[in-house]
Amino acid sequence: MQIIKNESINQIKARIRQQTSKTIDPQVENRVTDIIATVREKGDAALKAYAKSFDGVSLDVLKVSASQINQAIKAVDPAVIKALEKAAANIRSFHQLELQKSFEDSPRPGVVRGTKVTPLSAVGIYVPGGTAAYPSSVLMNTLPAKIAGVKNIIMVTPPQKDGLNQAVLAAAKIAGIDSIYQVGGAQAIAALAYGTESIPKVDKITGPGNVYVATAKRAVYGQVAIDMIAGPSEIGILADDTARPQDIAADLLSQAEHDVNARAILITNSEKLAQAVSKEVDKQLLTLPRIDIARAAVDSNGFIYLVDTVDDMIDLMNVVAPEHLEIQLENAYDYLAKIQNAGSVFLGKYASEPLGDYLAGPNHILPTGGTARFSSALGVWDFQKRIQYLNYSQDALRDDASDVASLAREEGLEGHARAIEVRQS
Ligand code: HSO
Ligand code: ZN
Repeated sequence: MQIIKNESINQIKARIRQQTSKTIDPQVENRVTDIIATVREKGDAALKAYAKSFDGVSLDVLKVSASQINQAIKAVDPAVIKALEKAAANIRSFHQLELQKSFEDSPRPGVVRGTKVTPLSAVGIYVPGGTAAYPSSVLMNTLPAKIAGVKNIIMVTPPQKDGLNQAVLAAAKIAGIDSIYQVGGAQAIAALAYGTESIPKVDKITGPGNVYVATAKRAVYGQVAIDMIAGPSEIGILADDTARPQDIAADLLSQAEHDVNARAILITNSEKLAQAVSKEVDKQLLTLPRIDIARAAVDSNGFIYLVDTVDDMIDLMNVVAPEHLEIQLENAYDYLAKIQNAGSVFLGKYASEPLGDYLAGPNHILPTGGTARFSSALGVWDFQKRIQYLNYSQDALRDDASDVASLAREEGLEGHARAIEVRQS
């Protein structure tokens, strides 16, 4: 891994900002616009045609049957089912704490103001195909929606020549998905946004996907809500010379193995640690099955920044705004207060990132690419919305009438003023 030293903090910040600036590919956009129009026009027939041409699978029905799902539960290793159930219980108990509550107040007699929290009615969850079909992500996407009270949760996933991932189907069952359809790519996003004969239209689409899925989500935003545009996985680690190089290297590689564009960053004040981690990454790579992916990620987006002080380390990491942040410093917990930008923080040397990916309970669907500056982990709040309400007595209206009327006339809106005044006569 490349070690960057003797650079000023401002130079490093400029470098980091440049690494995350976004670009859009107009060719992909055109293709996606075309796919969305075709799905809107031809519905299921278009989805089946795309399944044939893009995925190489002929489908009579798009919907996965209940017996297929039940069989999957039986086909999956019982140890995996047990672990999925444990993960589900932890994710549920954590996300339960996120439920927003309705509230109401009465600022003076005759006036009631409130906010009623309701779940979205229908949500679509996208699950990628191939080796990126993660049962853990099915739990992370679905359980917050369930806890919010969403009645209709639909999953879409691309058809696979050798059949759907059984563990994904099992996770869908454990999480309580209502129906699953074999459709992927931009066409799946179009189907969820506009509905087809067999796929119901939803209010919000969540879940990660490739560039076509991400571009389609952007394109249908406004017709439906979307969660976020998730980029490749990232890990940032803050460590000093009390940390073990083998732990740090392993954690960096745990995210690097996701994607050739994954980012793995260590910021330290210890030259000894920097050198040791760089060597250790090379060593551990050699026996990693996904060596090609992880090495490509580490070579292009793996950096060790060496700076003077812990304050500088934290300052820089707040600019990185990593999806996952590990703090492997003595008294890690004390630094939490200084973290301004990160998706999810792992405190201390035993809180290894994969605990959060799979089991502990916090969500693993997190802002990437520096977007942790303004957005947060997927949670129950993403599946709830709020309705405001107001109730006035006649006396209360009388008290406020002249003020409303003056503001309305100031804005040139006589009709507004009259609506208030008509009730005075
Ligand atoms: N680390 C990924 C989530 C994941 N890891 C799924 C393993 N499976 C999110 O950045
Ligand atoms: Zn992961």
